[in-house]
Amino acid sequence: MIMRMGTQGRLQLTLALIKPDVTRVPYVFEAIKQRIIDEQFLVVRSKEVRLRQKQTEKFYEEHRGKFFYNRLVTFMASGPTQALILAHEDAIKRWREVMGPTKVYRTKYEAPDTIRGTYGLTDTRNATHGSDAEDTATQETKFFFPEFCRKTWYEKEEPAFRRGQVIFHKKEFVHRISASSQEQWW
Ligand code: IDP
Ligand code: MG
Repeated sequence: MIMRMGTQGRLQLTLALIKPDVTRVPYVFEAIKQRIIDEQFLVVRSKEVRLRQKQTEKFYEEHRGKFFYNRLVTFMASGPTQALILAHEDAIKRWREVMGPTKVYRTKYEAPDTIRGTYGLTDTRNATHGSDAEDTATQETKFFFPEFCRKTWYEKEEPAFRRGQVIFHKKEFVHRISASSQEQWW
């Protein structure tokens, strides 16, 4: 259990996925989770999902018809995916920077220290996903976490998360508001 420093601005949320190429290799999976924590992201929700092909087709609908679409949706249905809601002051842009560019073969040379540069296997099996804008972050969060209410989270949890009044639960890979900070509000 580790406390984290607070931040100044309002936290932004993004949807991150750790893809099936990673979840099947435990030491890579652990290294990427550690990187998320080292980069000061807060993990608001975390869940393992096993997507069926129909769901992956829907999630990647914008790419239907592209040459890599079939292999992408088959790959995403090939094993477990870890879905995460990450919080950070600039979560959407920051997570995409930490992941690195999409195309692994180029990224290995141009941004070797990024997650994709370090752990990506091919342009398809590129380790992680991150939403690319506010609207897609909202949509994609709903897709993976239909039970998550953004509005309630901002009202009830964001202030404590922003102040760093959270505890990291390593096994569940999630941050939760610490009991001692909740007591102050009674
Ligand atoms: P992004 O994941 O960086 O947002 P997108 O262009 O939205 O990239 O593509 C979605 C996913 O499709 C990528 O993460 C990757 O898995 C796969 N993909 C994209 N471009 C290629 C390609 O040129 N060859 C093979 N797979 C690709
Ligand atoms: Mg994309």
